[in-house]
Amino acid sequence: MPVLVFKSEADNPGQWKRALERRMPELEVRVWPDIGDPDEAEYALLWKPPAELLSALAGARAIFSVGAGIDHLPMDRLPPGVPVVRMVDPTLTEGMTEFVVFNVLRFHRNMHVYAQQQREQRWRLLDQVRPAQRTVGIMGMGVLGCAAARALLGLGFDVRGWSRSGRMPDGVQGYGGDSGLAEFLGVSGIVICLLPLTPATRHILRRETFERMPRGAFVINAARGGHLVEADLLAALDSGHIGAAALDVFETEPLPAGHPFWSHPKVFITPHAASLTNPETGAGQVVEGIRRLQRGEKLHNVIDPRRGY
Ligand code: NDP
Ligand code: OXD
Repeated sequence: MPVLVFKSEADNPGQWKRALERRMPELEVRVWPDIGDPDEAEYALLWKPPAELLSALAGARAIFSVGAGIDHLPMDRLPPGVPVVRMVDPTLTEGMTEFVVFNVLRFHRNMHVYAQQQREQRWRLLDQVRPAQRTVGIMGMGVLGCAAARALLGLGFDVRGWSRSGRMPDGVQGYGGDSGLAEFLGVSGIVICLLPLTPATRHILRRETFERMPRGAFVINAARGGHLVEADLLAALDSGHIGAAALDVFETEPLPAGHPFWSHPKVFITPHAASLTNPETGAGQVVEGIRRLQRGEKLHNVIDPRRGY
């Protein structure tokens, strides 16, 4: 009977165990720390595992990540030769698309200003800009960035994308690599971060980045707190160069009590809730991966530890 070790403090282990075993009755799911002999683990499904668990997985056939991001796995501690599969799941993608569209519309339609006006009992009409006149720039055009781009294109926005390769879906004007970043930022009135967190992208949302955006631009960070230099964003908001920000992720989570973001009138906070991995559909992706391995087929969504995503 193949054994899968599950470890995530952010998820309900019972729900995942049931969902996995229902799809694959011959799979035995053991929940950390009650995993018995770690040498028996052929598979692991992890979110923020302790180092001792990772080093015990040297003989595993695959490590699956509960999330799309794999920055919770220390790259230098991964057991050599064991493939790491990140979560790519239509439900996760759907949730992120909703989050992005919601926040783009919030800023595009001035809902953040109307909410403030309501608190002041103030009746004042603001200009209505057409979506075609609003340039939305997405940093990171992978699974989530491309899905968000398609939804925004469908609403009529002028969508631009920035990635390492510069490869884009139809209808999206692309910018590639470091050389394309300044031009991309210069035209983007709303910037959405959907990058993986790697040494190359850490602190990419910083003073120089904000300065390159048009005055009054909006920032949406749905990727990782490590992408953002929080003090630089606060300074850019206070100077008025950045109009407002929607932040889902933070350098320290939960966001500490008393942090200036909590009460900042131009900051909209969600508690790392942009999109949650659904145990039902997520378990389906993991079981599909296990079955591929068992059939001797190539695994999908395997990360490259040297690239970090
Ligand atoms: P993908 O791996 O599919 O896409 C990553 C994209 O980022 C690619 O387009 C890649 O470029 C680009 N990229 C990577 N490094 C660089 C770089 N140095 N410079 C420019 N572009 C770069 O990831 P997903 O779309 O699935 O997920 C993105 C991130 O979203 C996750 O890593 C995770 O951190 C975050 N996330 C957050 C959630 C939340 O609830 N807040 C939920 C789910 C995910 P190229 O195409 O050229 O390879
Ligand atoms: C993810 C996340 O990476 O939820 O999937 O942050």
